[in-house]
Amino acid sequence: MVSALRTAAVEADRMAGSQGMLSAVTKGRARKGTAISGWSDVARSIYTGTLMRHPLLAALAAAALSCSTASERPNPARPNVLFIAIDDQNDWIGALGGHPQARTPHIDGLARRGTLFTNAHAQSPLCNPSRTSVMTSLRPSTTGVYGLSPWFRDLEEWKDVVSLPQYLARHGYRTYSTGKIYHGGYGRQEEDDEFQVIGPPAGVGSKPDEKLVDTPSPHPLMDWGTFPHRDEDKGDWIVADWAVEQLRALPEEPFFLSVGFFLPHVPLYVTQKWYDMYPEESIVLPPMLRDDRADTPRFSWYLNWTLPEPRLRFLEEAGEWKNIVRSYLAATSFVDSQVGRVLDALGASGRADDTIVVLWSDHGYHLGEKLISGKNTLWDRSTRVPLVFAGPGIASGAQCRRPVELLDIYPTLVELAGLPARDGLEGQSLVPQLQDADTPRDRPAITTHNHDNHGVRSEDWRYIRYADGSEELYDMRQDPNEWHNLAGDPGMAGVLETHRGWLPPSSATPAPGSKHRILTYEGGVATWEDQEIGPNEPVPEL
Ligand SMILES: [Ca+2]
Ligand SMILES: [Ca+2]
Repeated sequence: MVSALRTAAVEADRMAGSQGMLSAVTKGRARKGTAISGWSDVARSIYTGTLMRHPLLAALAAAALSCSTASERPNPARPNVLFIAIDDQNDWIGALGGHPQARTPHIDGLARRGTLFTNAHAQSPLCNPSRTSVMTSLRPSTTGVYGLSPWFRDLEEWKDVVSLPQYLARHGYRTYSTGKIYHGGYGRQEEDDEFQVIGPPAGVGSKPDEKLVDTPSPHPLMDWGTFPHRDEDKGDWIVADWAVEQLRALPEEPFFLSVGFFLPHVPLYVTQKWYDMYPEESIVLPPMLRDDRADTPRFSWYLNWTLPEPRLRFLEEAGEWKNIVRSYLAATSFVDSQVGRVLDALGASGRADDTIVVLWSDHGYHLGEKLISGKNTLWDRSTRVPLVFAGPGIASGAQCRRPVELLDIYPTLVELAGLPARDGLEGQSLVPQLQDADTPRDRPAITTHNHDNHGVRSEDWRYIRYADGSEELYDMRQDPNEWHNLAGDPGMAGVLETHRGWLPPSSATPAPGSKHRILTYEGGVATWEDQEIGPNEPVPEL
């Protein structure tokens, strides 16, 4: 009977359109790039309207859902996966200690329930290349995807690569996606065939009538602060809403539910409630060394030569430094609350015991450190990210300090799901560390930004080599802020040699169609966004 009820519930869910009408609605919207405000109302009316037209199904579904507790459900052959991505979230997470004031009780709770990686790094400090790497377990230096374009499916060499959700789908998983998993609208079209069920896209939601901050770049996203609006009208709320709805009507087969939150990506708009959690007078600014860039190579500036993200000088002169820090912290706490809503729904679904939760961010973010704001650097501030696994087979309350990479997520989930190992993945399974956090690893974490610029993060050191051969080296035990570049110290020759040995053996040139934040270096000439950088050209100030 339970099985029949469950079938009825699943059927009701399907008739309600979680595969058909619902995804068609959202895909249509995503294609047109229209605003998504009010999306959840549309979804809800489709859902409830369908159920009301089928009272028997509605009753059966309700009965099935009300008795579907963990103890009554047979253990599925494979664990489910709840895959939570956060955008531009650095290590300002309570459990990671990146900022002393960060309040993230839900992510901290997840970390207590599972294993927190305290030395996890993105493979690129930029959305599209980082996410491409996570979902394919291939390095940017392998694919040549370095900028916000291209979409890797448009590349002859990579168009048929089997992504993580595709691999899970081939093994019987039902795959869902909402919000920002791939960059922009990538992977959200029906013909992309990345996910089976697609929910609302990432979005800012409510916006003020005018920008709140007059930044040097008029870019509309480059903004932060509070204005009168409701949490319920924010894009991330709508994304969480949809995820919660899916968790209330789960399929019979194991699921892969990917939920991508947009904040704390700019614009850092928050409602008063979250803004008030961090009073301006109490804000602790990030640690700063005024002449920090005196010992970083000139080439380090080329990685973010001119961008909409303002330099520290603007933030200070405009009196906006504390405000952007405050807004970032507030946006982080808001996103944490949305993570909490989804985790609560997982708990209420009765499936938490057979669901692996993995939470990650695509890269970090500077808020004044090294005299800049934004990403696109090879220091910890840009590369270090939260990474948490929790669920069956994973040690709880554990912290792993080994250097690990986001592209390890794919082979880790394959192993945890008990699926055949895949050839051709560049990541390494983290299952040994998820069982015993002290298990050593035999390699560091590598981050690449544009062609031939690499950061290597071992347990104790940060090494960077730029395309022109210039280098940086930091002792992360003594100098966690990466202030004192030791690359020129003769005593460091051995450490340098070891770290040079970890650089990728070959480095793909930018893939066809590469654009947006592309830097090249050929014949001694650096070119940023198709403009040559003069060897003596002053570093752009703002
Ligand atoms: Ca990002
Ligand atoms: Ca320095």
